[in-house]
Amino acid sequence: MKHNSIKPSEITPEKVFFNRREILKSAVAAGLFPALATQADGAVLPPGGEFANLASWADSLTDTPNSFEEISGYNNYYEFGTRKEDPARNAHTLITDPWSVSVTGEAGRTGTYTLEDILAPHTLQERIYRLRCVEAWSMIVPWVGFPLGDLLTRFEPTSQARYVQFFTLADRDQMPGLRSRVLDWPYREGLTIEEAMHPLALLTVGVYGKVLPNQNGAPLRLIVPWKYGFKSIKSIVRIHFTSQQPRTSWNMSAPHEYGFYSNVNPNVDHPRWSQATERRLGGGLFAPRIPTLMFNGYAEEVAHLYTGLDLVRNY
Ligand SMILES: Nc1nc2c(c(=O)[nH]1)N[C@H]1C(S)=C(S)[C@@H](COP(=O)(O)O)O[C@H]1N2
Ligand SMILES: [Mo]
Repeated sequence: MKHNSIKPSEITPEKVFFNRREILKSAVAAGLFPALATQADGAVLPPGGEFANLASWADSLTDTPNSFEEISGYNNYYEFGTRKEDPARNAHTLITDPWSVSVTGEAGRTGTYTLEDILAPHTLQERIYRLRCVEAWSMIVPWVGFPLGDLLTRFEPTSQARYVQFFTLADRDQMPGLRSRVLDWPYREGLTIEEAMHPLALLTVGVYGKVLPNQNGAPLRLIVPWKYGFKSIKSIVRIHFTSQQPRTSWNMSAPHEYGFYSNVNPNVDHPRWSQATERRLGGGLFAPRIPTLMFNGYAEEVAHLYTGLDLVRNY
């Protein structure tokens, strides 16, 4: 079939954009989406891209954050390629508006919600967190977001909801990396319900006071600062409450290397490299390695979640 010289990748984005926007608009108008928010006095994604009046968070790190260029130029987002510079180059094809999130499983208020509805009642904060990638580099990032637990509670999880699973969008028209089988798409992640309800777990919509760049997981991504970076799933389209420990992408791909918990732990090495130290991004290749901290420095806040759990077996 060679009679069409226009590559699908050149024509689909506008079409998909049009269709998704129209479908979502008419579905909202027809009342097909359950309304979740009672009042819309809180968070919105600002059309100009800059958040106004962000609350600062008392427990933010005092370390100097990495630059915006470092944070948005050196990424892992395999849906847009496996090299660190691929997402910044390729993620412009991701359509983040309109956006909706489906909620399924063990909850009283399942359904599909618009991003606006998801955000409306929440107050956004700037929180400066340390992010530690399993590949042993780290950076300091001023995220903009709100506690994940505040959202999950609104869905009224049942007593069977012992875990929460998250899924990233998987659309071949928008995500060139899906042509590779490097992972089994969609990208998915999971937490225990106690982890998900922990006030440090942040649903994130921005960085440096601006709306998230696509390569950082726009429009809505998770940040779990005491776990390796791959738990912080990007561009979330589905939240699933379940009684069973959910499957997670890196565990499915290499179970001996990546467990369900994936807590940052300098005492438990990756089978192919040490996790005892890390290199801070931006310091140059010859920057001294610095010690990795238990739970990425958040032990005081989160260690109690793992009392009695063997952290060597439950890596
Ligand atoms: N959907 C999706 N989410 C993802 C990834 C990915 O490839 N796909 N990579 C993970 C990894 S390995 C890391 S270290 C962080 C990187 O986040 P950043 O690019 O915002 O620094 O995103 C995580 N979330
Ligand atoms: Mo990572």
